[in-house]
Amino acid sequence: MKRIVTLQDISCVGRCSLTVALPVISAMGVECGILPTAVLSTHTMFKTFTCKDLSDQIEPISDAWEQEGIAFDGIYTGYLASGEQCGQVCRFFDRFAPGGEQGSGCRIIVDPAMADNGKLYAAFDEAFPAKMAEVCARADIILPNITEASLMTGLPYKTEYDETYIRQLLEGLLKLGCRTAVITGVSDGPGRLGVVSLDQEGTAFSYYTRKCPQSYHGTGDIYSSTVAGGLMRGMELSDALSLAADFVVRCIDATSTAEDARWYGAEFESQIPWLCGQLTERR
Ligand code: PXL
Repeated sequence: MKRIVTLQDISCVGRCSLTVALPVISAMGVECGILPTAVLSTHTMFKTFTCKDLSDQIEPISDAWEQEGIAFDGIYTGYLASGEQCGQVCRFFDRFAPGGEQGSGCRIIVDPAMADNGKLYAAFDEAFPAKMAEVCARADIILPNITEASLMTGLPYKTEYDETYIRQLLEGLLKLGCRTAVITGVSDGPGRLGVVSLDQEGTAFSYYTRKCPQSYHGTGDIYSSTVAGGLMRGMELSDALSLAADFVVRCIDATSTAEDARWYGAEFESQIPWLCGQLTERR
């Protein structure tokens, strides 16, 4: 069984980050280690929340793992607590995945979870995207949304755009140094939403589904976790990207029809059996 380690916060309530990554990746039949970067009462879209930064734990945990000879087939990072922590995560890559997939064979997957709808999340200042761009520079695959892509490339954020704009974002992201750039939440026409990707060799891919009228917090985390799980299982990137898109649509549909729907996160739990079924069907 492949083993991945995911570095992101644990928001105790709110269906995002580790409370999504761990169940989704485990359900996909991949061993999932965690390195919590912070503990929050909820994610930062709630009015009131607590946050305990765990930056001081990254190095001792890494030391202990190294002493125990623990190694990973993949590293997947999400929400990070501070610019300083971005530097620590880069050092973690140096220790456990030098050179990424092509060097050590350990694939680095980075979701630069820091912004959406044109705005940085509450906890970050304007200097943060440049720090996150350094994390992305080391990655094999990055998965920003349009807001995050624009913040890291310096291109303007647009809600109305054409293919050229998306291509410029992809090329700007590749210039950071990652091997493959994926942009999520891209529309190619009314009522359609999907993902596009481009790698350093010029291979492009896109996949669209219908656009759900509702949007829920944490769907980016469901998306990236599913891609990470799929890649660890040996799926082609294109298959992992499409499976994750279909899964997120199902989670959103399930949330919007639930009688006790919550505003703060998407109902992925009820869709896990479907996801597991797809793993044998799409092999
Ligand atoms: O879903 C991304 C995310 C993860 N973790 C925390 C967040 C957010 C988005 O707001 O606040 C703590």
